Amino acid sequence: MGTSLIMMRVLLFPGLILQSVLAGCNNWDQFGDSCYLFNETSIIWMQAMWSCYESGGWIVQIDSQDEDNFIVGLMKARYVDTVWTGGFATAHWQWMPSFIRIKEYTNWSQGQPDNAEGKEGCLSISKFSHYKWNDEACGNRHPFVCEKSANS
Ligand SMILES: [Ca+2]
Ligand SMILES: [Ca+2]
Repeated sequence: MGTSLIMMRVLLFPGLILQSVLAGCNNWDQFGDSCYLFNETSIIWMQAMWSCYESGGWIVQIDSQDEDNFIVGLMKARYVDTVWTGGFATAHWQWMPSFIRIKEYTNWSQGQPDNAEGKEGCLSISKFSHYKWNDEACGNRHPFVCEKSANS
């Protein structure tokens, strides 16, 4: 009876089943309502943002301490010292490409952002800033993390 019930569902709701297979993170890592892709290729910030877009997501936007800790966990698991996030400075700090202003949750390392030599406008997380946030030159090359919704 169990098998026939499943068969009936397959026949009646193929679209529903297909949707449930397609939703979720597949080969991305899931945390909360998001999926994350850790890309260990070291590239400049702008290329990282485009790469995430081409992967069907966006460069990671960190909204909470829990999400921050999750990203740091991914870094440590892969022995990666520094990653790019989606933080970008114009007149103020914002997450790209959403343009959401960075103010609700922040985790700057002590003394950061310092815009050293007037050249730093992209947000990295680094072992060298105690796994907290640092602004650094966008032309530096680092691995990066992409994010997308787990429900789309
Ligand atoms: Ca996020
Ligand atoms: Ca800095």
